[in-house]
Amino acid sequence: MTKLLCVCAALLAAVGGAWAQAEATPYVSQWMVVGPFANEAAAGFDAVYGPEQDKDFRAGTFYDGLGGKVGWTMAEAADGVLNFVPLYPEHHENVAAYAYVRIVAPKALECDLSLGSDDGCKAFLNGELVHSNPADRACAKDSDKAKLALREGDNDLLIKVVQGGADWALAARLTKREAALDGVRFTLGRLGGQTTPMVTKYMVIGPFDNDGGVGFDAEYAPERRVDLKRAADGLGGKVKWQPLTTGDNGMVNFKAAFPDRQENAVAYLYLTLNAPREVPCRMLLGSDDGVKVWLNDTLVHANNASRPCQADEDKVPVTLQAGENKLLVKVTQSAGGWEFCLRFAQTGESLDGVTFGLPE
Ligand SMILES: [Ca+2]
Ligand SMILES: [Ca+2]
Repeated sequence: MTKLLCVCAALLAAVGGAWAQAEATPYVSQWMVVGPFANEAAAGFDAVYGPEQDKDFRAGTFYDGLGGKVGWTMAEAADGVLNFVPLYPEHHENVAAYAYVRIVAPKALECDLSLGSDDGCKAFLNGELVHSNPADRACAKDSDKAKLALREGDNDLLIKVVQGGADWALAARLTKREAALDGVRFTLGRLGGQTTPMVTKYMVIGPFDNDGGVGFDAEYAPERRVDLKRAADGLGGKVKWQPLTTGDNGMVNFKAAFPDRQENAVAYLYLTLNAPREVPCRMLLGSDDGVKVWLNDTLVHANNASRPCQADEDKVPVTLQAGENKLLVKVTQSAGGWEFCLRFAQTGESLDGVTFGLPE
């Protein structure tokens, strides 16, 4: 009988997924962070800085920090550990910073916030202090546990991490109390959730040669200088820049653009972006196959991949300059599909007012 029950449970787990009974979430891998704030004589632990008074955590919010106004930026936690030191190279001793993540819960439930910090930390859930540990220590994952009562839907988790000297880090995840954590997920909320629509209008030129994969490194004419009026030497003769409009999904289909050359080829895309001010953000792209991207004549991304095109697969930090920005993309093709798609995601600063266009 016991054996039969086990088989049934295993079947349910395999079929339903909802029966998985997750014991813990992954470690938070993306945070919004803001700092530095002062922590001279360890006064930062009890000082109430702007983020602790914030009620809605919106992009474009700035606070009084050490040496002036400070704003939110996105930071990745490699292997689950958020390292503050490289974020604030000028101020990484006797300082404090805040990390934010939104917890989205499928229903109200209680769990534990399981965290490690270097040095001390305070945690706030939906504005309420839920944990306080003024430790002077190295960051060990899961060294502290604090009970969280999550409400259904959005929950704002804010963690202050104070720093004396040397390392400065945070690692956090949720672990189970009574209810399993299935369906609980992390987002960047209003601080990092904004993305532009997919780009749907480009100029395109091609095809160029990619026999034997030579095209990824070959410097064809558009890489030397973009001149939309000038023809270039392509495969089978002169090729010209032409407008290209995608469907609503933003997927560039090069095979439709170049019906005479479906394999072993290279094409370039060009567009302009206008930004109302300097905007740090992330470029999200998918490509089939390899891709190189130049922003304002500087190579910002190169991935000699052989893959199908998946939206947002490559995530590249870039900074748009105020005014016009020029974006040149090279996409290589060996065989099979030949596609590309592109959009941009916020990393703190709002993307309001960022527009795509084509040069006059
Ligand atoms: Ca430290
Ligand atoms: Ca391909």
